[in-house]
Amino acid sequence: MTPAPPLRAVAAERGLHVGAMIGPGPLRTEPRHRRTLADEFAAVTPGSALKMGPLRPSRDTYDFGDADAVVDFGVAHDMYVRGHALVWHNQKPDWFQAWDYTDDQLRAFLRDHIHTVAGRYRATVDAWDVVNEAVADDGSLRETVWSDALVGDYVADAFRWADEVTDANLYYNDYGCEALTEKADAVYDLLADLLDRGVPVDGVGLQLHALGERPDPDSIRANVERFRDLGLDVQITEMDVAFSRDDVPDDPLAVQAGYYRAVAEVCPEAGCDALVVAGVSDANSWLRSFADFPDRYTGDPLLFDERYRPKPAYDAVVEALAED
Ligand code: 9MR
Repeated sequence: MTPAPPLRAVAAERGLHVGAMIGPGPLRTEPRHRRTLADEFAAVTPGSALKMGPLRPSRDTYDFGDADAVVDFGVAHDMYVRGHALVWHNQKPDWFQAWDYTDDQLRAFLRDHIHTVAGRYRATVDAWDVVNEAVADDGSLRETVWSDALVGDYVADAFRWADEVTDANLYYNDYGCEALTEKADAVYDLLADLLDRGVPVDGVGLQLHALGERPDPDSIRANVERFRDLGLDVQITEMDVAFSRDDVPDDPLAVQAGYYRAVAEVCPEAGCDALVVAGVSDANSWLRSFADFPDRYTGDPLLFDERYRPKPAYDAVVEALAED
């Protein structure tokens, strides 16, 4: 019997970049992680290595070691590389204190950061999450050190600065805006306004952390279509599917597979060109270590189990993509 083609091949047939967000740790230490990533996925996102904190151990130095490791692996395996994230309110360096800077200095600081990082990966990163999670859960612009200092228009500035040094596609990335929610309306308005003003935004990344709640696939379809109608590319960027520990269905793996299947059907049909999951194996899921999430959510949200065996969710995605 010929072995079934891997996910990567099936997705390529549909013109879909199927990817995983990963950390450098298991890439370095786990042969199974490297093998599964290279065989099954055609896109990779460094989960934290390209964030400002990990990149900048001190005021005057950058450490590109981990970021290079992930990006180089992607390039060596002919993968689409998603850079993540140039501007975020979390994971800033420990030494960084906004009060050390005037507003003008903060502007210059952020511009230099974007120029340095996006410029370094000019030839290797295909798409950048330029701004991550700038919209608060109530739809207002999130108040952060960047919104404070850059007087509200830092999102536009960040895209312009990135555009000065890279030809990569430039994305706005966020959670809670996958389906037709109020937050999605706010993200839509933000991006429509940026486009109106000629700001170089190419796409929107929908994270899709389905934790406890699973956004309705038909609503995702309608939402993706309206972003596409604005002229934006749309990608699913951090998908995982977990259950609240107090509300686990009788057959969680089957329910999880059913939801992955629905998203894998809707995503290419609605015009998404990437489906990226938030890790390769359940062993690497951020849900197992982030804050109180291990107590709140089941910790096996991905396509491969702890031993890198494909789960029902994997088969569901392959089947959904194989059907045309
Ligand atoms: O998956 C990422 C994980 O490896 C990091 O440790 C964590 C903290 O930086 O961030 C994870 O990814 C986050 C992403 O950058 C933005 N959306 C929420 C994700 C989970 O916190």
